[in-house]
Amino acid sequence: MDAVTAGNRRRYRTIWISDIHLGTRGCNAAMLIDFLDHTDSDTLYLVGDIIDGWRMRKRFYWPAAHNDVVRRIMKRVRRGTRVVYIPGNHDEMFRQFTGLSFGGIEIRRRAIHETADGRKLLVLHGDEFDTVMLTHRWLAYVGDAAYEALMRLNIVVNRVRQAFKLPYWSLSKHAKHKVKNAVAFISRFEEVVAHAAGERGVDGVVCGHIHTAEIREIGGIAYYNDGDWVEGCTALVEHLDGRMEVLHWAEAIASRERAAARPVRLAA
Ligand SMILES: [Mn+2]
Repeated sequence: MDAVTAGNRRRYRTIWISDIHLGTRGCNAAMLIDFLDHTDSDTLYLVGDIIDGWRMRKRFYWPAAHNDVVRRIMKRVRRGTRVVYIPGNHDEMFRQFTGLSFGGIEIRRRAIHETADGRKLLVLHGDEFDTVMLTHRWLAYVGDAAYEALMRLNIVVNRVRQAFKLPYWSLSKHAKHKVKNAVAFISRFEEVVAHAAGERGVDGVVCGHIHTAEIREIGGIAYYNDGDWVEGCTALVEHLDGRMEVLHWAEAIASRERAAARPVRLAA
């Protein structure tokens, strides 16, 4: 983690975050607020499923912390960060505003990002490949009650862990990697997306949607997934020289707290 730090903030050229699912209990708003308070970038891409309109239609849930997330993003716009919002399937109601901009936030269906080292990356949410995917099992699972129950259990587990001063741990992420079908689904999704990007003549692709952060090369195409703020709490960043990295924010918080707990040595 050698990003240039200005004040308390790590400075990046670009940050990509997605699958925040504001308006649901699963959203890890506190962790995201911490992330937004400790980072900065020239450009911020919101890669879809920022607000969960599906779930909100069923049951309205909007705690103060979710407002704080929105407020921090608006504050970034005022400070001069270029913010591009690419709605996903859970916030598809914003897709009708494609091409418009609200409060300085540009709404796009997809975008082409040029990295500092001159590579062209296609940026999209990723649900556009759902129809191509032959195995819908994992997505069906994402939408159903079992997943919601798992998310709730995740919250309880982490409250207990917090009480014992243990770092955040994603139960659902752990469960997902144990399920063989989910693993097969994820790698097939990654291949389908990379292939589609290759056909468009770009060097790589950045997406979200499947809640699995990754940096991988597939058939000569760079595949990047920024993960989510429900399970993994991850962001994708581009360093000032074009190098890409996935930040695991729970780990970043843990190492910061370890550093703060270390006794300060005074020069003799
Ligand atoms: Mn999605």
